[in-house]
Amino acid sequence: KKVSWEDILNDKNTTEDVLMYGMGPEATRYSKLDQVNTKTVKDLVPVWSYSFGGEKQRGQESQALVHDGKIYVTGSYSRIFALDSKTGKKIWSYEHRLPADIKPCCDVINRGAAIFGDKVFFGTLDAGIVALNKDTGKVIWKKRFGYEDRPNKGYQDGYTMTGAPTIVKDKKTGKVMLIHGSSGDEFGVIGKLFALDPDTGKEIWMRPMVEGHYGRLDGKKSTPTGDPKAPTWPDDKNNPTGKKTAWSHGGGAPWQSASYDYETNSIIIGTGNPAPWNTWERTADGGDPRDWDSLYTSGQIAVDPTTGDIKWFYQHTPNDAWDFSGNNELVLFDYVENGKTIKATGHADRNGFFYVINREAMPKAEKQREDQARRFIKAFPFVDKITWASHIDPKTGRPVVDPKQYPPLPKEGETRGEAIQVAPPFLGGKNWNPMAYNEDTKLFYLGANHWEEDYWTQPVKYKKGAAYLGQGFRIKRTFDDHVGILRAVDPVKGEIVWSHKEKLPLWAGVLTTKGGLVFTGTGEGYVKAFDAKTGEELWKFQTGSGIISCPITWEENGEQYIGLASGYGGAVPLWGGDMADLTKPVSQGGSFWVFKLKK
Ligand code: PQQ
Repeated sequence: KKVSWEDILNDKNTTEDVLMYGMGPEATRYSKLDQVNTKTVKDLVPVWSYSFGGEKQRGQESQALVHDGKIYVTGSYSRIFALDSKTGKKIWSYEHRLPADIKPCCDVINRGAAIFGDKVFFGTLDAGIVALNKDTGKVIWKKRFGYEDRPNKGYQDGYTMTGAPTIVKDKKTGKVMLIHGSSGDEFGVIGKLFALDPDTGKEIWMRPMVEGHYGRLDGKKSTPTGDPKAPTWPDDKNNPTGKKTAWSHGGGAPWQSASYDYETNSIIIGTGNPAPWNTWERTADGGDPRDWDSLYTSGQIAVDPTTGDIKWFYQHTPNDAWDFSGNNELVLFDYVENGKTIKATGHADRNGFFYVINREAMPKAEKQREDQARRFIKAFPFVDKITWASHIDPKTGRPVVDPKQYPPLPKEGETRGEAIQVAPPFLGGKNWNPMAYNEDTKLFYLGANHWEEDYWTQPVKYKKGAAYLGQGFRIKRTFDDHVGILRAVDPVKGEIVWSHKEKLPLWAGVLTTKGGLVFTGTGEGYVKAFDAKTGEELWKFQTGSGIISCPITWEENGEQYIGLASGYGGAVPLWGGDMADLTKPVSQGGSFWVFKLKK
């Protein structure tokens, strides 16, 4: 059975398969299944578990896909497995041969595959995409991406790929395309979004995320990203580009997955942090960082699938001095207030604010700040401590930043700047681990973290393939009794409805169902189910390693299944400061677990 575009478009409404990252183009992670519900969930038992094997036991962030009796799950180190959904028996597997000099910033992870026609697609850590026959695992095409002059060597320059690609069908031309971004902001790449022909891997268009850089369409230079003069990046007469060095390595990589807004025919995706992290490299000498936005980084962008042109952009963190990045998932939902429905995106940013943004079609804005003001609906904190900004100004849609929260430059004769305390820290009030939106409760469910950091600047020079940060940090806890906090968020009232504390950071995605449940995993290795209305913990099961993956659910022969990967890793043990110590006892792993109700 081939996978059609209609199958993908209807993913949210069909319960026998899971065909997209986010469980549908809207990325709501909501299922209409209710056999497993608040009453029956206590009878959930494991059906099978599959070990990914080998020595590569770490960092399993994947969300699996389900189609025609097969589960497609990616593993760390660029591996993919096709498993029999009934028995867990391996049908085929593929292990990508990786060069030794790959440069993933945040562990050797992969977040999942895409499926279309007779193929599955996934990204590899050497900045590549592989397409395989979904039934046999035979490689159909493989390609790498990078800079124009070294398209095959992008991984040496800092590009990598961890996110799940997205299939969309351009409503205007009827063309189905594979959309994917890249990672690499910590190495000073120019972040890019690509559209490929899924049959051949040939590029259709490319859109860079740094203002003033040019896109590509059908192999030719296309339009500039924003204003070709890049007025939000400072000039430097001494550089051949006429711009400060940072502009040539400005980041903005869209390293998570896109959502697809079928109504307006828009690809909506978050853009990464500007590079380097150090604000002063992206601010005119002696200037105020608040005057230099570093477009189009740390925001949400809507891209036209026909041309790869930008339709609109909303920047969560202008001149992002904290590596908040804008990458976290964009959930498409109907925002209803006072009887009026607005098509909106829901977004919980690393910067600690939850945003509701208007995604409806509007005439093109002259200036990005105009978009920013008119698309803003509301923003409110979803964590208890935010120090970098007091609030988001409803008139402009821009944060009101405390200027003392820009880590200052080193004083004369010193090698690092004075450390300041910032909350949330760069790992965020919430990181990549996607939230879920329940159509029945009309609530979002998200895995947040309460922590903060010491933050200081240090001098930085760009060197190809080397870390490009200009900033040092140490993450610390905020509260004694928890770091992770699972929260139900009401987007209309702008309130937290319930909270559930976890000792370790939360790094797993969330699933919610018509059965009135919320599923997620914990650092200690439990998969847990909660009552969506009250937050009461109703069920848990120990999987043997920490969980940082995204749970899914599907139905087969009248039975509802829950599946997820187990295997600790990701950014926390590598970058987490005090949290790395806290999570040291968690053993590594790599397996896929499936549950159903006992008969
Ligand atoms: N990846 C994780 C993870 O998988 O645990 C956490 C992070 C990434 C971050 O906190 C990042 O800032 C980050 N940044 C980039 C980037 O800017 O290119 C890429 C990635 C990634 O690809 O995993 C992460």
